[in-house]
Amino acid sequence: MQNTDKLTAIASQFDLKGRILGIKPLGNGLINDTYLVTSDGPDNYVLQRINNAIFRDVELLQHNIDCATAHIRRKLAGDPDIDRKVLSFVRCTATGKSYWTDGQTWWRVSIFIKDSCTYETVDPKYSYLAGKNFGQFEAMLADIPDTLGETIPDFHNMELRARQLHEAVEADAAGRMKLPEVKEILSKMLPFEHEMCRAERMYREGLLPKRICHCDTKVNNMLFDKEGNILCVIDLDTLMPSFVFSDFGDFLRSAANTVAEDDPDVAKIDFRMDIFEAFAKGYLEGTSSFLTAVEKENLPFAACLFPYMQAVRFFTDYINGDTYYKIKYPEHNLVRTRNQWALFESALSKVPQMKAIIG
Ligand code: GN1
Ligand code: MG
Repeated sequence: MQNTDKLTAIASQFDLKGRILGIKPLGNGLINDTYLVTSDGPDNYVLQRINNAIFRDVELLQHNIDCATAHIRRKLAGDPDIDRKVLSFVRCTATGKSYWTDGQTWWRVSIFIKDSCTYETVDPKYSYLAGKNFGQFEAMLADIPDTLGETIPDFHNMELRARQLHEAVEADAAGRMKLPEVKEILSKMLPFEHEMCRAERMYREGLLPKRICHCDTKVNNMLFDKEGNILCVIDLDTLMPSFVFSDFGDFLRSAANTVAEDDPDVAKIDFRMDIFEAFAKGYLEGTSSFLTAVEKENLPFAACLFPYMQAVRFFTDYINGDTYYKIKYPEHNLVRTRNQWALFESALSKVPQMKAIIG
């Protein structure tokens, strides 16, 4: 976190309209630092420090975002509410680029979408709309003429995530491998590793395409208007080529969980089938123009893969000594791991029901 004077100086690097009135933290992302900049001009702004330790190639990242938002803007041309349905990034006055850097830290500014809000939970009605919306988002980007790159190489590659877990266990940097519970969790995870790496094998066999996906479709990455309609998806840093499982699985990981991803009370965790059913219906409608039979029949797999992958990622970070995710207390990543593991087990037990719904 930075002080207001520094933040004001950074925000002033961008072509803002009006004077800055105030800057305060916004949202609860685990990676970037986000602030709301209020101004006396026509718009307020969102200032974000891009976590360059995680996103190493900010130039590529902003290229992806610039291309994708421009493409969506073309698709929505004529929509009277277009400025609330796609993000607008403000240019750096000196360079004309959509980010500014002092060589140490990287920043960008977007226009705050008026009368919008985010939620941490959704009901089946909104899950249906979210499915449709994320599906249509992928459909809109299906014919993007630009080449987009992977802003985090192999971001949702389960083989890589499994390898990183093995490396963490080997290195035991924080001395946490001696904890009995850590050993127990590891012994539960490993038997599923091969099955959970199925998508990478299908890709190598030419059975599965990569498409432009959002790759962070958490419930709180969608903006709603005050009437509860979905406006647009936000947090586009991880927009990149991936399997559609990313967007399908990651939404359900947050939406179908009966509790938040860091709730310690795992006894309360259940994978909600009403949310699955509603989201799948919307998603299948939104993606009907391109989704293949192989992608469709593996959607139940995706619903299991993402709690599994997230459990592996939180657990790896715990073993590494909490170097990746922001934590609020020392056991935070372990609590998150237990939570995602319980969600994975619940989802796995419901695969037959999921298959019946997908058809
Ligand atoms: C991170 O930044 P945020 O909180 O939207 C992470 C996601 C995880 C998520 C878990 C770049 O997203 O992949 O699913 O935390 N983003 C990155 O809450 O690693
Ligand atoms: Mg986010």
